[in-house]
Amino acid sequence: MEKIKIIPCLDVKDGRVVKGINFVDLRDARDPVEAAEAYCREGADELVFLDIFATVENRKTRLEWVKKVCDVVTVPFAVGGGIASIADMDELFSIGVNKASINTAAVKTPELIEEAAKKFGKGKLVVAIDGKKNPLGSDLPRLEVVIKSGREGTGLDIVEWAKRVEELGAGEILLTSKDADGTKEGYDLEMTKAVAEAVNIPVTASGGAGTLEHLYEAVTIGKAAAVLAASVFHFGELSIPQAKQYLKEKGIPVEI
Ligand code: 0VR
Repeated sequence: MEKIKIIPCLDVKDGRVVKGINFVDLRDARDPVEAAEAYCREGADELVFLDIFATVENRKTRLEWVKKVCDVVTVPFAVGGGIASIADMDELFSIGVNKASINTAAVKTPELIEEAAKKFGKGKLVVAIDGKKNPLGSDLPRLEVVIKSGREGTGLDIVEWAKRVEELGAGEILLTSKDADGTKEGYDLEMTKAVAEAVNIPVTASGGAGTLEHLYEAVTIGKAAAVLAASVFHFGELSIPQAKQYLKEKGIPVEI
């Protein structure tokens, strides 16, 4: 098993790291630059910066905050939110961002995945998939892709979309459960496992982390290659060193 990566996520709105539940009721958490510095110091393997209202407000990722974080970050840094073109990605890479994460734009224009993978290499391209679970017996897929900060259903089956995304050239998938987001009740293991077993590219579990055991489950049951968390790290309930020590003691390879 490759070393499992621990990834804090900075969900940023108006220059502040915020955190809600199920993508709403956002509350202020911390300053993005201070948080980025702290997470890198504590041993984060990567950092994700998500400008969470970029697409909905139809504006480009808030570059000034990305630049400030870029200046302090010492690990691979992925940015998402409002990225909708090759030019948007070029802009981010030119200021030092390592990976661009596309979500809504990938669903709207799948050819962007192929174009970006060809131009930049799949190692610089993350496709973020936000999903929700529909009731059994519904006409909608059990695991449905949602876009625009989780506000719009697509009718797409998550597993089918993940396979398509891999075919088109994505280097990895960031899979977030909207239902689990911010609940601290655990990742959506059914969703994570279904996607991770359907593709050969790394899948990052995201949404719901609340305990050290949740991180372990995401890897052992969900087959995730990385675990992303926001709430528990931002509000100090868990630390990255704690997470790594716990996983190491449970026999999961991590970078200490
Ligand atoms: P925790 O459950 O707190 O660890 O959150 C992990 C993950 O769900 C969040 O970092 C982030 O992906 C939530 N995403 C979005 C959003 C939050 C608010 C609005 C929109 C989105 O579109 O992904």
